[in-house]
Order: sequence, then C-alpha cells, then structure tokens
Amino acid sequence: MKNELQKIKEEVINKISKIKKEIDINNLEIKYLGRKGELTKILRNLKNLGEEQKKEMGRLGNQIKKEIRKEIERKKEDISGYFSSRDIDVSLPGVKAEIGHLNPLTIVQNELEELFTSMGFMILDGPELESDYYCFEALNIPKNHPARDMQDTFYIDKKNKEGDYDLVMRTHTSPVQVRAMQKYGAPFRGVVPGRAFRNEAVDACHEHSFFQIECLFIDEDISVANLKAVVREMLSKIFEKDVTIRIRPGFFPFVEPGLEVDMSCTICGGRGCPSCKNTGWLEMGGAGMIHPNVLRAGKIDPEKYSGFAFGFGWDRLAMMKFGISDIRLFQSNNLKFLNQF
Ligand code: FA5
Repeated sequence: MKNELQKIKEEVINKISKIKKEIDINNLEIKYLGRKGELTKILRNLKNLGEEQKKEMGRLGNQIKKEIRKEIERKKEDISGYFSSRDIDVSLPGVKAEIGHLNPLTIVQNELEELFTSMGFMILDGPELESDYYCFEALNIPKNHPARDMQDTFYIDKKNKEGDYDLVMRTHTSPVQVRAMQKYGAPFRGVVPGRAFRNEAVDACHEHSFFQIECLFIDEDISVANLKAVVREMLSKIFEKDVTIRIRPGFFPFVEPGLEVDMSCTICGGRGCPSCKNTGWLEMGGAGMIHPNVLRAGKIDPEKYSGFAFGFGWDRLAMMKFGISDIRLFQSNNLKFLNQF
C-alpha cells in the first residue's frame, strides 16, 4: 500500500505540473480526491489492514492527500492569477499610492478664487489669443500710441482686411475688462485669473508666459478707498499676515489716476536680491480708477458709474508667499521643485 500511495502521489504531482486550464485541475481533483477518486479508493482499503499498519498507512495517506490538495490549490491560484490571503504578509507596510502635487500657482489661484467668490465677485475667463481692439484700443490705447511700447507684444502673423495685424497674444488680462462690461453691464464685480504673454527677456522675476489676476469693480460711488480695501483683503488672505506694501503713482492709459503696488520682498526681507533686482521691493501690480473712455467702450455711463481695476502678477504673489526666488521654476516641470508643495 505504501508503494501504491507514493506512486499515486508522484503521478498526481506530475500531472498537476502540466495542467494549464481550470477545467483540467477540477477534473483531476475529482479523479483522485473525489468520493470515488483513486486515492479515496486506496484509503478505503485501510480497514482490511492490521492495527499497526492501519495507523501508519492512515497517517501517510492523509499526509499525501494534504500535499495533493495543496498542489491543486496552488495550481488553481496560478491559473486564476489570484493570490489567497495565505500568500499575503499582512504585517508588511503598505505601499503608499503616489498622488500628484498642486503647482504653487494653482494653490494661489484656488485661494484667490475662494476669496473673491466669498466677496461676491464673478470668476471670468477670456481668450488668450485676443484682438488688438480688446487688448489695446478699447483700453484707451489707440494705434501708434506710445503706451503700446510698454508691453512687448507677440503679434500674430495674420493681417485683417485693412492690412493690420489684428490678433495678438494678450499682453495682460485687462482685455476682459471691456468684454465683461459689454456682457454684464453695471454694477459689476469680477476677477479674471489668466495667462498673459510678453516678448521680453526672461529673468528671475520675468517670464514670457506668466499669470495675472485682473479685478474689476464697477458701481455708483466707487473710490480709491474701495480699491485699497480689496487689495489689502487679497494680500492678507494670501499671506495670512500683514505685509508691507507701497502704493505709488503709475501710468496706464485705461485708468485715471493710475497706481502701482509694490511689496516688500519676502525672499530677502527687503535687503535686496536678484528676485527684486536688489531694490528690496517687487512690483506686484498696476491699478487705478477705470478711465471714462473705457467705461464708454463697455457701454457703461461714466456719469453714473465709476469703478476700479487692478491687475496683479499672480506668479509674483506665489513667489512671495512661498519664498520662491526664481519665476522660471513654476513652469520648469522640475519634480524636485513641484514635490515640495
Ligand atoms: C498691466 O499688465 C496692467 N494691465 C495692470 C493694470 C490692470 C493696471 C488694471 C491698471 C488697471 P503691468 O505691465 O505693470 O500692468 O503688469 C502687472 C503685473 O504683472 C506686474 O506688476 C507684475 O507683477 C506682473 N508682470 C508683468 N510682466 C511680467 C512678466 N514678464 N513676468 C511676470 N510677471 C509679470
């Protein structure tokens, strides 16, 4: 009987090793371990043996049965590709799923949108490939006006019927001012977070494609005091503390009076570094009271309504918030940089 059992074990293990289909392993299980299976039949004969032999063969028979069953289970798992809990070491530390990181620009964008929405502002969008009209003319910058030289424009190589280059990559988010006025009229409150493009020399604080947030508030009796209050609210939300700013006169043809807002450089604490061109101050944005000509282009009566507008460099806000010394890092796709946020 011992030989018979060993033989059957070898035979079954050999057969199992060649099996590739689930149906074959099921059939083999029935053939050997089933009620009328071959191993079962041999073990049924145990009763004809003497006491000692019965014990010995019984033990061997059960051991072989267990081994065969184990091999069958293993094969079934191989075939189905499923690993049972027996193969999983539950004490091993888990594998941490990799999740992406938000670009610091997106973090600042989310904060800005949340703040302005909570203050009742609409979030607006506008075309990046813009017409000369909305980018300049509607903003009180007629053709050949010297103010056009203030922004190095990417003109698109496509002329209109009059032979003019009509399309530009927008140099700022301000073209959405007149678009919004034409669409929504007054009173109006909105912000435009978006990308702007300028053909300029890139350095630690200048990019050719950068981001601005434009803010527009039009109602009766709006004054510079409202402008200052909203700028302060925006900066304290982003920096979560009081920051040192200075407001000085600035010229933009689409506002009167025009202002520029600088912030004490947080990279060097105001001592001077390449990020602030060694001045201790970084220019964050332009602002002012909307020029009557611009309100008129937006079909809004300047006798009844007034408004303020500002456009802040949102890359620069993120630089000052996170202490990032070079604007080029934002769009560098450098994972060592991005993984920190
Ligand atoms: C403007 O773009 C005006 N449209 C702002 C404005 C809006 C004035 C509404 C009045 C009313 P300026 O060219 O100064 O202005 O740009 C505004 C801000 O954008 C700058 O202060 C700076 O923070 C950011 N900025 C400008 N050029 C770049 C650049 N190349 N790279 C990064 N940020 C820039």
